Amino acid sequence: MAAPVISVESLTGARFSDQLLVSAKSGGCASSSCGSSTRPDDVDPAIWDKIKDHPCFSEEAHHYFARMHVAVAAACNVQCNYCNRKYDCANESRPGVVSEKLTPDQAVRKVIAVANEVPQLSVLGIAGPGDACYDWEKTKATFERVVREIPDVKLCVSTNGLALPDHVNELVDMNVDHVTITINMVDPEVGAKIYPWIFYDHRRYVGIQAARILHERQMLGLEMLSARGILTKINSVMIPGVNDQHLIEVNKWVKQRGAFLHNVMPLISDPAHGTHYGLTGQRGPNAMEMKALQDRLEGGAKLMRHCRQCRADAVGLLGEDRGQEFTLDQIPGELTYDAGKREAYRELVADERRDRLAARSEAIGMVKTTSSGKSLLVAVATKGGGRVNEHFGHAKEFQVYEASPIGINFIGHRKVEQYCLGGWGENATLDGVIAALEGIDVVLCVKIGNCPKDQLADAGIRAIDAYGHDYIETAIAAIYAAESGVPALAAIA
Ligand code: CLF
Ligand code: SF4
Repeated sequence: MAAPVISVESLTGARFSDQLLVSAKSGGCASSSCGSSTRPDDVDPAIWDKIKDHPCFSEEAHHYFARMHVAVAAACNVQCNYCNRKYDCANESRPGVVSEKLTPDQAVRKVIAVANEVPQLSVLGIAGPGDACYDWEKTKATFERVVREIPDVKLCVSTNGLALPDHVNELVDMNVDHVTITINMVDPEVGAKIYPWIFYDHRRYVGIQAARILHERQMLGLEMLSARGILTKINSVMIPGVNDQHLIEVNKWVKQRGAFLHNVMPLISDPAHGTHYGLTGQRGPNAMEMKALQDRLEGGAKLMRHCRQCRADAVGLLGEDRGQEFTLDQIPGELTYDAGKREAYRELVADERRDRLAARSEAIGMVKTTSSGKSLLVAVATKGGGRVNEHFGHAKEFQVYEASPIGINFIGHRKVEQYCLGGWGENATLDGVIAALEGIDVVLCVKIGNCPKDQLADAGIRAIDAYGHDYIETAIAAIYAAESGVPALAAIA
């Protein structure tokens, strides 16, 4: 049976927001179970409390909650071969110029504007465009002011780690309980191929000496954060032929030092970005190479697979970017924070999450009990909320799940160019979408036309639009069971 239809779009659309506000102002709950917990069974309650609204630290939360970055930290103390200073920090963003750098005062104004308009907002991150710990005074000034204005926004920092040990105590004092360190190596010989120089203790270091200092500071910073109970995620850029095999060693080291998550991201390399790697032809990994490495890392430090390599000024759910709606020229000079939309959204989402979790458990249970030993890769067109709720032609990315005898797991996403614009689809665009879906068995979407459906079939990919608005896992379980000869609809009714 299909689950009731509540999309993130409906949760955040104007009419629904009005409904939420009325409910919040009258003191009543929009849901029947305020604050209900959706904690998965395998997560410690204290940890769950920290990650349940963080879209990067919880895959489950990323279906419902949004982050925003403010680009206040412009200076950097490291040179990475995948970074060009004219572009966003590749630690946390895809290489595109930051629209505007902000002062701490401007940043606070922007955070209030976004918090008033984007009910999903739960996390404020500082991820560049340089390094948040090196450009520390601006990072600190921004956080101190935001905490005063919007105390329930979580604070998050991303850093290359070189200056991190100098600021751990202040991070604790400011209640920053999520930190990301980009660690691409634990062997300075490998590091020397990634970092031409660093600037540390008033002087510049190059080569293996630079990589050794960076490595020691990264390990020290991670150990200090773990000792203070701050959840730490490690981002690693996978660079084929440079550190791809070495990341297995990195995973072991960071696990031993208490890292909460390990996020392996593909190198983005393009001559147009003007980076060393881009200009020298260093390639990034393809989707199947990424998956193969991530599969090898299973069993080590827990993996994050839903990273979108977002910009240092990104705003919104991880798969979208609403940054252009909140440029400074669109934000009023004087603003007062209004918590109404965010509070009402949280109450409504608590119910929705609980329902989805129950449906997910049922679906995974069914997949585990089928006798099939096969694995199925399913690409889902979704706008969020954990549902199949996007048309094939409107998708700018597909979320990829693997169904197998061990369950249904989110394993990544494939970015694509939107195929259908103004009611028409271009063949060349469709070719690109099909290429991006390499290795996928099934595409799930709300609707798809006969032409793209046939071309997908020619490429060995089945497109199915019979599960529109169902929970993703419910739909995948039905397909998996049908392929295994189990009467699927009866099993999940
Ligand atoms: Fe930003 Fe990073 Fe905090 Fe998230 S991003 S500082 S942990 S709030 Fe998230 Fe973006 Fe991936 Fe970063 S999807 S690039 S992991
Ligand atoms: Fe660029 Fe970030 Fe590396 Fe600094 S740490 S060089 S800003 S990718």
